[in-house]
Amino acid sequence: MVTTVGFERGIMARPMFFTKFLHPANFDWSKSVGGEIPSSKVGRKKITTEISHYDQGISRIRIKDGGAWDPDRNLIALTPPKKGKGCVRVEEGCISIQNELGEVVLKSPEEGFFGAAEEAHLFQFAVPESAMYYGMGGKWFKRFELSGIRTKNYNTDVWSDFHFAQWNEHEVDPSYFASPYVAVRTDKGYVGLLLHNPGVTTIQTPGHDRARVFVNWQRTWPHLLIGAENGSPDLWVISAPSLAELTRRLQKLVGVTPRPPLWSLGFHQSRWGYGGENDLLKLSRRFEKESLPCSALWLDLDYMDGYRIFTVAENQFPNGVQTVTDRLALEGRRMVPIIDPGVKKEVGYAVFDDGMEKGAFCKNNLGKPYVGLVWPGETVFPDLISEKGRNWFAGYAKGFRDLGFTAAWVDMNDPSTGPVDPTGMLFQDGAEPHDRHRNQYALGMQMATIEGFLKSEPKERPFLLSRSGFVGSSRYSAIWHGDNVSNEAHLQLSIPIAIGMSISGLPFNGPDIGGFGGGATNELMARWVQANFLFPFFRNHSTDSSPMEEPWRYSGTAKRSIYHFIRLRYQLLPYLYQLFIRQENSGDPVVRPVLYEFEEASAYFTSDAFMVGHALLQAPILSESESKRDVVLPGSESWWDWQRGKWIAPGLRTVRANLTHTPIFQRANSIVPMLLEPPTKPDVDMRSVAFLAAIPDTGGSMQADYIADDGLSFDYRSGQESALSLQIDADEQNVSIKVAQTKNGYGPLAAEVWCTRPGIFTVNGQIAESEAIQIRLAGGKVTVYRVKL
Ligand code: NBV
Repeated sequence: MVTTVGFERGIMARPMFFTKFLHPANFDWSKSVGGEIPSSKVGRKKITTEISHYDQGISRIRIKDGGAWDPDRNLIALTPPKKGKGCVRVEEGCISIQNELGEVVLKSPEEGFFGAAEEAHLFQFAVPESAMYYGMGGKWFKRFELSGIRTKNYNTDVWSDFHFAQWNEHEVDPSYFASPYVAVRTDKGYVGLLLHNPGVTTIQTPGHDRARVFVNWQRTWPHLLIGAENGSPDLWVISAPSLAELTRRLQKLVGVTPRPPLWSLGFHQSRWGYGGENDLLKLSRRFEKESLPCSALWLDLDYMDGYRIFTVAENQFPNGVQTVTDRLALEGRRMVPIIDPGVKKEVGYAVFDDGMEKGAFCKNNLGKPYVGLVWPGETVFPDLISEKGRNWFAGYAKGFRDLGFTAAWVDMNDPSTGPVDPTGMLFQDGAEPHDRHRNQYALGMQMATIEGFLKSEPKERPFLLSRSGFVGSSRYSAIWHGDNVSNEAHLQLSIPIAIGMSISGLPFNGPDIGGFGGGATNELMARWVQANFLFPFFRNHSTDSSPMEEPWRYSGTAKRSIYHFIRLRYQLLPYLYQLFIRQENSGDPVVRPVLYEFEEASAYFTSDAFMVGHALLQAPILSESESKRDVVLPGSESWWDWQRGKWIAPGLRTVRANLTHTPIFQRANSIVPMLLEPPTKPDVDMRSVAFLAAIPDTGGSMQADYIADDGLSFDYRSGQESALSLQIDADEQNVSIKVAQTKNGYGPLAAEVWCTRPGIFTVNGQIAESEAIQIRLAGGKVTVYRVKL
């Protein structure tokens, strides 16, 4: 039986302010926990606390009150490791979170650890003054460290629900994605708190709320708060010694991103306005002519017949979808169409009629289909929260894949209902209130689409891009940052969003390159491409009313730079692909905060630089008119400058980069696999590879494992991949390279090593020739010493 709280059938959920927050003073607090499975009184509720413990410092706290909060509404279950020691302890009625040494990292304050007010609940933790806060998914707060924040998770179509003046330049919250997760850094280690609740959730961190500076008393609550306006209190707690270890544990818990198809890591060209065959074939020819690789061309709303989802306008595809798919495939490209959830309310439109007959749509409180106003006018919404609705949608997704569309872009799944109040949209045949599920509506859409795609083509790794999502979306979809704007503020915002998502369990993400709204100048587009060209997802997209923004629309040095960095991304696909493989195996994200790799004070607040994997640090120029900036090169070892091919000592440095250059640094003793040449076409063969080894002049040791497969099927899971392992040990003179192909399932691998310095080289004990060659990485040409293996 479904139990609802404070809500009876036939009564609309109470309207909520989505920019106002729960305040602890309005809550009753449980003063003591007492015992491993304790019970206590919170206000009028008799609650019990259930704590389960798992390996790897993970515990789960569930609060029950005999019915009201009981239903777990989550569409997916998390995947903890086996039962173990956990990290949560109850002592003297107090909850504490401990590190591996048994030291207390966080604990509940005297005022109580759990508070309730009707259906709302809050968990509360006392935090040291020096604590720092990270994560929270893709928040639009413009900074990596998030103290003094009040944030809500209520998936929001930012452009539709806030005024332009706000999202154009200022902080805006809530945004598209719900991630009720915060990582807390203290001197005793890290703690991650994840509230697994698809309802309306909030996180509030101690500090000064900068969004409300007009009143100077606006400090946030002195304790850390994580809670929800409704839904079940289900808090996962992870304790870990480092941000990296914390993130790995979180990623495994919520689900890793399966190895994506290689083409999805290439460059994507999109535009609201590309309609069908003509546009795409023309674009494809142009990319060919420009010798510019591009792996996917995207279709926005106009390919449909009058915005009716799962239809195709005949004039856009006079020769059928499959013909275009096949033509593009000849040039190594994919086509990715948009799918909105909204179904035009129109008798005679087969998808609508069928959904009505099958009862697949969300209802309103009158028991009729809920109606919103989106692109096609009056629109109904598939109930993607119910299994029935998802199965129905999956059937259409399968048909769509059968038609020849080999990937999909699921948009507007916040869900956006235009000017109509969404809270009237009910789920499960009208039995479940909107806000209890809103944040997992997009997740339901991702699940259904992937199911349909896999039914149609079980042998191919599917690719999906989604705007909204929730905990666990990582299992199904890449996520883009939503509708941004062509200005420096949004260019800068791309970094905290990307690294914030990365450490919140959403590794496959990226923004609209160049900005969705407005027009990017030469300089802005060049700087944007440089800043994001190694982001996990790399797509140029713009709105219909903005100037055209394909790479050839730019000129002079900006254009040269854009072309170079797109090609350089392709050259670095072997590295990016390894990072995705590692992500699937270990949970390490592709782009990472500097703090992920370097636990030092200089990295606590770094929002304008990031790591790509373990080896590369990027500190892009984020302004149209600048050509220099400051960056702290962390750690104790020198960094190899990809612009100039020189070593730079760690510490605060001012680095220069004119419009054709961008500051990138390679870590000492690291190896970056790349293609031998910058490709001009999208299809790349990962079996020939060069390993760029940053070998300090004084010597060092480094190791790499490299994997290649067909980049498309699941065959790698049954052994059809090749692997190579490389070990380099150097002193001041000698460089010993040991190489072995350790797996052969995808054929022989051809490799060379490009060393950053000369030496006397041996390969597997035999003296080897070396040759100085010049390559172009992040700027001018640099010299490396090539050793063939
Ligand atoms: O389908 C049109 C757009 C799309 O281009 C964009 O990327 C989405 O985020 N869509 C939103 C709907 C309208 C936006 C104003």
